[in-house]
Amino acid sequence: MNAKLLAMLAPVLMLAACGKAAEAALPSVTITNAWCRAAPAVAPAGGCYMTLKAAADDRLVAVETKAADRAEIHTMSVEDGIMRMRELEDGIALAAGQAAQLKPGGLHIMVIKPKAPFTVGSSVTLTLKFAKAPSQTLQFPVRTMPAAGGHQH
Ligand SMILES: [Cu+2]
Repeated sequence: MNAKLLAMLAPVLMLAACGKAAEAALPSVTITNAWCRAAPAVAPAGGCYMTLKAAADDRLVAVETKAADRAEIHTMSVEDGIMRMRELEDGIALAAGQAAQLKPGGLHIMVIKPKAPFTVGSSVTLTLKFAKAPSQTLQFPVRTMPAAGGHQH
């Protein structure tokens, strides 16, 4: 290909690239590593975890489920040496391209009064609602606490 032809093609190629960007689909959120922590049948609530990655700035605003009374978005932190949980009324902000990790000891979904116990091998269906991205319903498999990275007692 000669230089003159390249020069003629360049604007065409640039246009093609712009067209592609403008066609970008609805904002989307990728969910990986979804799981709920196994709990005894009598547990009044269970914790569910996942990694969220939004393509564009977004927010997890609510979680709904038919598997329990309700689901709340919680954070956990140590205050005065005591682990405290609190509901995040505004949900969790998701910065574009940055993974938000929900995990034991930190951010989590609190499933309150589950209708069935969180037993290993079962799963919990949760619907995640976002400020911009379409909501997503997915199954969270119930597992025991992962041993990796844990500490010995
Ligand atoms: Cu909680």
